[in-house]
Amino acid sequence: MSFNEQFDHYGEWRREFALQLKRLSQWMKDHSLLDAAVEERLLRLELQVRSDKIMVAFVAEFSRGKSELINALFFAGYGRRIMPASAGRTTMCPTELGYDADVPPCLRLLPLETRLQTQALMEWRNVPEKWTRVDLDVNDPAQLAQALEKVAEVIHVSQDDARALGLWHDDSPQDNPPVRANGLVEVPKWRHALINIAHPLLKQGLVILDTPGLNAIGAEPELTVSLIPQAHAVVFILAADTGVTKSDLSIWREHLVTEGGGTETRLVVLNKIDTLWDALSTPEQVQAQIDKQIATSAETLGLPCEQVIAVSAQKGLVAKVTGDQALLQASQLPALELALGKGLMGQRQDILRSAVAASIHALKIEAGRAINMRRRDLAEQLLELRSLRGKNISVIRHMRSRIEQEKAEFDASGTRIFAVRSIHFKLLREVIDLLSTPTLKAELAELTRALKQPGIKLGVKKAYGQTFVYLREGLQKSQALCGEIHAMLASSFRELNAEFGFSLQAPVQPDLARYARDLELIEQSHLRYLGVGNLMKLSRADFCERLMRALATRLRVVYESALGEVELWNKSAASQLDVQLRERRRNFGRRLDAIERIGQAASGLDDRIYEIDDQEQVLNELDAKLAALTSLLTSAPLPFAAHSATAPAPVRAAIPEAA
Ligand SMILES: Nc1nc2c(ncn2[C@@H]2O[C@H](COP(=O)(O)OP(=O)(O)OP(=O)(O)O)[C@@H](O)[C@H]2O)c(=O)[nH]1
Ligand SMILES: [Mg+2]
Repeated sequence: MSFNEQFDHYGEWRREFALQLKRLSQWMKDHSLLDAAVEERLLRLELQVRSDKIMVAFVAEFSRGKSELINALFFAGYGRRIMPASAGRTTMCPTELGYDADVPPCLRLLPLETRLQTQALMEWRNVPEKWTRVDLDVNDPAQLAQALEKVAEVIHVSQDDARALGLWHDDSPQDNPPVRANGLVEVPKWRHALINIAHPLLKQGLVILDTPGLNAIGAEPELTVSLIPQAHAVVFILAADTGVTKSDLSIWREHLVTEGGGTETRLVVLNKIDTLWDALSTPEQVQAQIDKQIATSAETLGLPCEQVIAVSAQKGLVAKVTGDQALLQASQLPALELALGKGLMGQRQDILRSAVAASIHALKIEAGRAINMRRRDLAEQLLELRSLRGKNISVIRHMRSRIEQEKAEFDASGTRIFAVRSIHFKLLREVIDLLSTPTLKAELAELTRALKQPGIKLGVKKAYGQTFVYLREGLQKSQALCGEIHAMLASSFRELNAEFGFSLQAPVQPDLARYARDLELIEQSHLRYLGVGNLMKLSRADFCERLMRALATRLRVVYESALGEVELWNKSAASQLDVQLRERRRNFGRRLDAIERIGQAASGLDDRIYEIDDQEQVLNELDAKLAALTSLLTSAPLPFAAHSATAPAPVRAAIPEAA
């Protein structure tokens, strides 16, 4: 199965899944089993399943064939080369390809000058007028390709300007861009490019990130700090003839190995195997050479051989465009597609699956509770009515006043509930404060100050470490407070249950450990900027400012989602109270109603008893249907069986004669 087909398959699975979630939520709504918190949870889940984005980043030294591989994997359908790929440096700015239905097909380019300002790339995304827009015609591949040439554009500026832009460093001349005879420096024209096209894969949530070679990766902290670490898969490309060169290795070490060593999401491609095809060697000899390069590269990078795949992007593209099956097999591109697809989709599916499982579990408990409560109310009514059999009017009247009294007592529970609510909100306020943006800003103040100090900043690493210690403490405190809220709710709910016949249960508090792990990842991904090797860079105010911005932006995302989870959890406790209060009130109403009718015509009693029996039957059916609908969601077959990230056996196709 090609990558495209696998992705289609995955998209279908997600759509079907989202549909089932919608059905479940509609059904629950129809039967009044949906409280506000459950509804929100289902909605979020459906949105997550529907809009799940998968980002694949292509990272390598220049001219290894990143753009060509993107063409071969995703865009051969256009019948030509779409992303510019040529000898020497070609792609000059990071280029993101994706699909956003709200924006017409276009290429948006952020001018390089924005580097003179301090906003992080993420913030520029929200300033559409700063981007230069070129409309794209997806039905005209030639126009498309021509427009995309823009990502290769360069401009020439003075050394001083290049320095101000953060692209010229006197201390590391080897990384500086080329200088022309007139002394001007060649720099990219654009800082970032966003391509929005309705390509079938992009429409289903695939996002592709093409990057320029080494120096450019380091020059944009956002790439290292946020885009690459957050990519779901990174394809790292080497040339088959050279294997891992010194500069390949430095990119790998600096940008692609995390301190925890996690490399499962990395796929290494040994590209340009066609350069090894040669008329004087047998196909077996050529394959032996390739295998040897795979083994050596895998060893150098510290990866299992299965994660290194040899291909020829160029021949793969040609083969797809011309429909040459033999050449396609020889390019070994299909093996890469299979490995990429399986690893990626399997991983996403696992993540979605566990999110769904957790939510469905919570939802079943909530709905089950509502059903049980109704069941208990029915039993209560039944008992009451049976006791009235054969009784006269005065007994019935007496019963009526008893229910009324009970109702009055119940209404008094309002003040108790109010008290519980106000304690709950007071504690909740504290957690919200801890996770709020102002708190985060305050925690970052010390580090910002350390980075703002002029000159060499030896103390920065320490301030950095300290900041993360505080951030972690803040999270721990939030977790402890959540524990306190849970304990408070649990004991108040117990009392309310005993006194007023509720069946409240405090929902399990969120586990913030996930966010602590996010903090750790963020800490690591910025660490490389603070090493001794970076002291010169750190002495520049613009670099520090950019670094701080990128850091703050990423942390904000973590804090916002932690806060969202805490809020949803509290909402679910609060709406439980609402629902049960409402149900209980309704129950009193129904009981009074029944007595009223029976009082007027004593014959109604048996009918009423039958009615309740029927209702009980309906409840049993509801219960069964709920179980069926939810188990459909948690046990549907998975098209991408878990943990199937291993690559298939390499394709040993005949290698055609060298041209
Ligand atoms: N022979 C051969 N050439 C290839 C192959 N893949 C790419 N190339 C060529 O290598 C050159 C560089 O390819 P690009 O795709 O531009 O490389 P890149 O990694 O995107 O380079 P930058 O954009 O400069 O960072 C182009 O001339 C490609 O045609 C391959 O499999 N075989
Ligand atoms: Mg390129």
